Amino acid sequence: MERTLVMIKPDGVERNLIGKIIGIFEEKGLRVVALKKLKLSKEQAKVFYIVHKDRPFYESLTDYISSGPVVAMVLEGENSIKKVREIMGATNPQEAEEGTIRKLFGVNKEKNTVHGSDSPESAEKEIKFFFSEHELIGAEK
Ligand code: 3AN
Repeated sequence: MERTLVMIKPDGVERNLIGKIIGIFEEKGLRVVALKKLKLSKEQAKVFYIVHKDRPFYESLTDYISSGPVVAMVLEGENSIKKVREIMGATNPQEAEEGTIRKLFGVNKEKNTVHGSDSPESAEKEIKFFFSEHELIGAEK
């Protein structure tokens, strides 16, 4: 079993898509291990996206992510990191495959509705960013 961090971005929360998006992941066999809604400060957003600090979109991305509430969750399943990224679709919604979350709901490259960890190392870091150990309740507990 592998765990990954998913975040519903402000554009998804704002359009009342929380339930639909979680439903898509659950239908694909992923299990919610932890879940919370919160609003990140600009400083927190900068820490979360620190790997992109040298990219031209860093300022705009961190402004956007701190502009409204997000929903963070830990999902568990076999190969969950890869699976979640397939279910989300390409970064650019216009290039995302039919049926993916970003194709269905994404607005543009920045407002692309969901984030999912891209590697086991990122997943570990990002899960710790949002959750403490006692908030992670897997199927076995
Ligand atoms: P992904 O989220 O698909 O792994 P990354 O890691 O390349 O994509 O980018 C992280 C986030 O940065 C994206 N989810 C998106 O919101 C934003 N982003 C990526 N490329 C651009 C861009 N060209 N312009 C604006 N925002 C971008």
